[in-house]
Amino acid sequence: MTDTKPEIRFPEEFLFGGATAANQYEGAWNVDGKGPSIQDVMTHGITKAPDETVQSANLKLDGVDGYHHFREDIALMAEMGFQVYRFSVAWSRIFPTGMEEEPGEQGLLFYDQVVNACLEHGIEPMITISHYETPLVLSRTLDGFRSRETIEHYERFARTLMERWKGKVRWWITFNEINALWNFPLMGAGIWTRKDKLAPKDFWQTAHHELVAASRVVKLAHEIDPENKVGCMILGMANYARTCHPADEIMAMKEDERGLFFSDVMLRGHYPAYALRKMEKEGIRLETHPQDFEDLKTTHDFLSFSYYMSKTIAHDPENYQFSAGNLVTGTANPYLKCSEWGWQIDPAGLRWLLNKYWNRYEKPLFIVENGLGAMDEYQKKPGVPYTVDDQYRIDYMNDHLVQVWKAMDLDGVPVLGYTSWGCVDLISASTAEMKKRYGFIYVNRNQDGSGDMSRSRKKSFFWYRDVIASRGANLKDRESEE
Ligand code: BGP
Repeated sequence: MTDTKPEIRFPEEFLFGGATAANQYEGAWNVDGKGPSIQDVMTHGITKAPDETVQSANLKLDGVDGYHHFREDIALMAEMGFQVYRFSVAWSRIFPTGMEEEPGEQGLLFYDQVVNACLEHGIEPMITISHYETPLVLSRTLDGFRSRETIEHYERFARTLMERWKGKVRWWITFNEINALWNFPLMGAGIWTRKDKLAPKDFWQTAHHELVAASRVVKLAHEIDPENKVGCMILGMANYARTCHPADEIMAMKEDERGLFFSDVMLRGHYPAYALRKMEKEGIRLETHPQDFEDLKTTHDFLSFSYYMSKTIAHDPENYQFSAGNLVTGTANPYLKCSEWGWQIDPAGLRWLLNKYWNRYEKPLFIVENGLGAMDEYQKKPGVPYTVDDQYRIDYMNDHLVQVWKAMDLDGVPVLGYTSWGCVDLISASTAEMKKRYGFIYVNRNQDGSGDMSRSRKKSFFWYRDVIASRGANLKDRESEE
């Protein structure tokens, strides 16, 4: 009897791991010289207006106290066999206002320990330089990347990190989900001015500044250490036409352009024609320096992206139901089920997207966020090694990893690795909730603020450990088994 199912074996150089972000994980928002970041006033999530003052007690500000638990967390990651840990550096821990000439040593000392803890466990650190955490003072004073001056401040910040950890950190990401600017200018680019007061030119001008900043940092990274690999990072979204009506297809194509504009520039080294024409039609003249276009020619080494869901696009959306989503929404897809937060679960969409990105850019890909935000039930049972039976999370990740394998094995797409989102439970970005958990590692912290922050292993912890150890041999292609 022949078994036609492909045997899954991720190569050794494929990096398995997990990811967190400082503002959702660390807490300790005002200790050891850290200045406030925009996240410290976004304590109710992105859909609410920021509080004008920094709060004194709030779930968001405490994070999951990673600042004091990172050693234990990294040891647990090592127990799972992590090869890579993606985390971000809180900009205002190093430069409290974002605009100082010299970095603060205390902040750097903290991350020295994080980097060293990773290396001691044989885990490669991957640093997101800016993950939605612009220093608050810089945001209020300069309107974040709306001001050209912010390019220099960002460059100084990036240079500080790269010089400090030269030879220790090889993997860098310039901006988390840089394409979030269009919908969330404060979170995405630190623009303090309210979104409804911004003109279309402000968005394009800000994008230009971010793109110039990112390309300069790639150049810098290669000068500091030719071993450095720098990725751009976008919110990845499979945009399907809701029907085969040509108008739906055109709209889905336009939605792709909106999502891929940044990576088009960061991976091809120039502005795409559709963007130039759009600005021309809207009468937008960017303020640029001639050197900017030379700078933009330095492209990123790989494309990294988050992937949680797909969405559909209709030219007549009033005829359909909408689904919720990760920062963006679309019309609902009748073939897909949703998470508890209404995000449409679409593992095959990941294969589709990997192919699309590879065929568009021919640059290696890294999935740096993926996972299921769900409500977990903590139950300590005698003789059971885990505290949460999160089979639903295992199923979600199993199905996505099978599709990653198919993209690699059947389609020939080069994928560098996979870091699941929120490998340790943390505060959600969009809604600032604790009850929305992604982790393999459970954190004893409840939505009402109770809990001692202690860590424990979920069922998925043991499953992911086995995935890594067997290089995916324990994954099940449930689609072809159905
Ligand atoms: C991405 C962000 C992350 C993360 C994730 C899940 O957009 O880069 O910071 O939080 O989405 O979203 P949420 O936390 O809202 O569930």
